[in-house]
Order: sequence, then C-alpha cells, then structure tokens
Amino acid sequence: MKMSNSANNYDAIVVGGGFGGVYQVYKLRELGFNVKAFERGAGLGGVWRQNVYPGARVDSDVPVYQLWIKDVYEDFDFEKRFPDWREIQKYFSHVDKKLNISQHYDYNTWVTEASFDDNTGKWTVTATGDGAGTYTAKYLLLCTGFASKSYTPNFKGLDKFKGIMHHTSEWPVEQVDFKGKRVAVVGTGASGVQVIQEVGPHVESLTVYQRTPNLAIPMVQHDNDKEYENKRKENYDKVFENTLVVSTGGFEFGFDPRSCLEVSPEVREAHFEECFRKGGFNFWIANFHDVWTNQEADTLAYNFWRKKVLARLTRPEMRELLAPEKSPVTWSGKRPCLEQTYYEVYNQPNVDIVNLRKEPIIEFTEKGISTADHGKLEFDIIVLATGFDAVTGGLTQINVRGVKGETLKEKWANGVYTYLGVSAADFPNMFFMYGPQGPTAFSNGPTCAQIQANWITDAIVFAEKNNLKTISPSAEAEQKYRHHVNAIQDKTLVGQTKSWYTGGNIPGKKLEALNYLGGIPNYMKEIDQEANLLYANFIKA
Ligand code: N01
Repeated sequence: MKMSNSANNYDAIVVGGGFGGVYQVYKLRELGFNVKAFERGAGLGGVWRQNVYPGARVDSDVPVYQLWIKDVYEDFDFEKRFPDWREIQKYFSHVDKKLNISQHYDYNTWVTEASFDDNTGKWTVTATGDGAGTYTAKYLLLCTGFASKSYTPNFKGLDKFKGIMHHTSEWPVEQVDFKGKRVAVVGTGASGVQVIQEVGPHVESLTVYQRTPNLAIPMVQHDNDKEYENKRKENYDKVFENTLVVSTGGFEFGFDPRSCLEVSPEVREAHFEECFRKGGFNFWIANFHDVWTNQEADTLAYNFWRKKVLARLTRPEMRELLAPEKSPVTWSGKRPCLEQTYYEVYNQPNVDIVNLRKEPIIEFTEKGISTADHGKLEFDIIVLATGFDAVTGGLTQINVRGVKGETLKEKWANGVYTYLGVSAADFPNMFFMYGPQGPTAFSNGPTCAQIQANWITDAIVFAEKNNLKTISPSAEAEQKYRHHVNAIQDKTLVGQTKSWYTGGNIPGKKLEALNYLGGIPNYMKEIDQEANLLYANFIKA
C-alpha cells in the first residue's frame, strides 16, 4: 500500500523507538507503507535508554513484557523474571536484528514541531539533532510513551550543588561510582526505591528525602527456567491472547472476583499471603477486586502489608516513617514498587530518612541539601528520583498543531480530551498510544501499546481503502469519552491519592483521570466496537 516516496515525504511518521514505536513501524511496514521514524535516544528501547540508573528494572513479568511477534520471541531468552535495563537493551538489539527496524529510524533526533495542513491533508514535522530536517507525511503516530518527560521540582538553589547530581531518567550510561560516597536520594517512587536498594549496601552514608512512603511489595525475582519457557513459547500466542480476556492490566493474572470483606479472616489472610508469595504485581492486581474500590478493603490490605514490613525493620525509628499506622495512599492510587531488599537497607545504621512532610527542603547548597531539623547535610552524590510529567508530558512537550492552529498542550490546558485514548478532535490523521485516557498506567506497557497500534493500523487501512483524505474523531465523541473515563475512575479509590495517575504530582496540572480504568478486556470491546461500526464517531473527509 505504498503511497508516497519522494524525498522526506512519507506515508507515516512515527515518533519514538520504544515498544509502541517499534511495533507501529513494523505493522505499517508489513502492509507496505513507507514509514519514517525518529527516536531521541541512540538506539531502540525508549525509556530503557535513559532510565539506566542503578537497579532500574522492569516490574512486569516475562513473558508478557515483550513484543508478541513470534519471529522475535522464538529465539530470545530473558534471563530474569524481571529483567533489568541491560537485558532490555539487549532485547531491543535482538528486535532490531530480527525486524531490521533501524533502517527506518533517525536516532539522537528530537521531534520539536508538527503541524497539519488542511489543504494537502499532510503533517509537516520538524526534527533537530542527527536527523534534523523537515519531513511530511499523511499520518503522524506519536509513540512517546507515558514517561518521556522527566520532572524535577523547582527546588531553591538546585543549580548551586557542585557534586554529582542526576535525575534517574537522565542517568549517564557510563554510570556513577557510589562506593564509599555520601549519597542523598530525593523521592521514593519506583525509581527511588530501586536506587536505594541497589546502592544502599555500598555507600558511606545514605539520606533519603521522603515525602510519601512507598507501599513496596515483594518482587520475588528468579532466573527463568529456559527449558520451561521455551516449551511455553509454542503456546505464547494463546498466553498473550488470554491476557486480553482475563486481566485488567494485561498480565497473566487478574483480580480475585471475591470480596475482601465477605470472605472469612482466615481466607483473606491466606489470599494476601498467596499474593505476597507469588510476588510481582499479584498483591496489587490479583488481589480482591474491592481493594481498589472500598476503603475498608483497602485498609485490610494495608494492615497486612504493614505487618509484613514491620517484621523486617530492626530500628524502631524507621517503623512509622516507612509503614505508618495510617496508610498514606490507597492501593489503587499509586503504582507500588517491586522490591527485593529495600527494607533491609533501612536497618543499616548509616541510613537516615528526612521526612519532608515535617521538614521540607529549604534549599540545595553548594555542598548538599538543607532542611529545618537535619540542617545542612553534605553529599558527594544527589539522586533526583522525582518522577515524570507523566502520561501527557511526552505529547505536550512537542508543538503538535492541529487544524485550528492550536497545540495539544493548549487543547488540553483545561483537561485532556481524546477519543478512545488514541486520537483527538481537530488533529486529523494523528494517533497516539500508551498515553492519556488509554489503559496506560494500569496496564502492562507492551500490552497496551500493541493493542492500540493494531487498532490504529486498522484505522489507517480503513482510511486508505476508502480514499479518505482525513480521519479524526468528533468533538462530541471525545467529550463523551472523557466523561466515561472520569466516571470509571470515580468508582474507585484512585482519585483519593495524589500521584502521576491523575496529574497530582505536578504543581498546577489539572486533576483528572489520565488513564482508562475499565481494564483491558473492556477497553478491547470499546475500541473493537468503534472499528466494527466503521469508525462511526470519526469525521471522514
Ligand atoms: O516517579 P514517582 P518514579 N519534593 O512519581 C517525590 C515507572 N517506573 O520515577 O510520593 C519532594 O512515582 C514523590 O513524592 P510523593 C512506574 O510506572 C517503573 O519513581 O509525591 N519529593 C515520589 O516519592 C512508576 O510508577 C519502574 O509525595 C517529591 C517521587 O518523588 C513511574 O515510572 C522504575 C517532590 C516520584 O515518584 C514513576 O516512578 C521506575 C517534591 N517537590 C519507574 N516531587 C519499574 O520498576 C516529587 N517528589 C519498572
């Protein structure tokens, strides 16, 4: 289905070289489209090229955390149940070799602008870096992921610090030597927890600047059994298909349909234990379903978790800081981190926590960080593990202008409007994935990206077969969808916690449902229905 091939003019431009981008390029190329792609990193891998801090590791188990392409998975073996960034980078080299994807990409290239010309029905894209230039294409596919824009709070004096300081998601690939160093970590989300547990045993001192304790749950890491996994590969297609039917989050497991409140205390305890024993996200999304919707159930799960954590802490002063009597968040409101030896680090006498709720950071100094009670502490290394302008930031940081000349950032200034989490009114022939109002934060990443890329590919094929110049959702459709996405979230306890799920981690960002919480099976039904109705909610011209 090749449409165009003159210099710098393509059928489709793909932005991003992570799971979503690679899969989207592959799908369109299979159908004969002429595709150009850009990636800011030096190769494929998306966030796994920048998040190379000590301990950075996947939180979704093999085999679901990969491309569901037989040619690719049949001869790649992940060593660990939860691979680290090095293994993921190795995996992407394998993907590249098998699919010959790099030929489509310009690396070390940032897409800064994209604007739609109503007359030609094409996007003009401006890129800087190694692939600097202007490109045109009928379709613009933004595969920038949920975490491509890092967030650093505007701490006073941040640029004064003279030691080594990096944000976890902009970590130098040459690595930093922590041995015998005085280290501060600001932030205890998944990134902070992973750094702390990895470097904690090797440093001279570690000071953790914590605002909210993480409800970290056991990872239960292990080496994969190669023989077992290779046998399973014969049935991987069924395993993958099944995740779309059984699991809210696109994993091999789903919520327990029993109510946490209706089972006996013994049965409840046994199930909590079982989730802990299995590890991974079991305690989070294979738990009783009402842990996400009922405060009492949420508290019961918290009390079990707290008991487990307290049993591992030997220093009394750490107990209330790490596992307070009252839960600081809801289970559904924040993605828990998977830990291995996180709590043991706090048993070391050279580790301290500064509770930022009691004594906020006053300023960064040339030598360290200053707070009221702990005073001016001095460090060799400061790790900023302060997260991302998540879900929307990857898209709004590009000046994408639709037919009205408005950017996505301007369109979403008072709330995010999309249709089905893949398209936006007045932005014709533009699609995105693993972003706002998709299953994103509540899904295994590759699951979400691949089901959306499949749907987008079908929509493009439909447009081409019907000789459409443009296709874009109606404003009414996205208003209804926005209402729907927020109404689903309102049935849960998600909105009660401030986190990146709802924009609550960025000062001034509108609080709203940034993710579709209906679960993968329902999402599949909704997007399939739209396709079956021949894209009835889209304006076709
Ligand atoms: O970011 P976060 P993250 N002053 O936003 C604190 C994925 N991921 O990079 O909780 C002081 O979760 C903030 O405090 P609080 C994964 O999906 C996966 O850790 O807002 N502190 C919090 O502690 C994850 O959920 C892995 O009170 C401030 C921390 O910084 C997502 O990325 C590994 C502050 C930010 O935590 C984000 O994780 C890493 C301020 N002004 C990331 N502002 C895997 O395991 C923020 N904080 C696969």
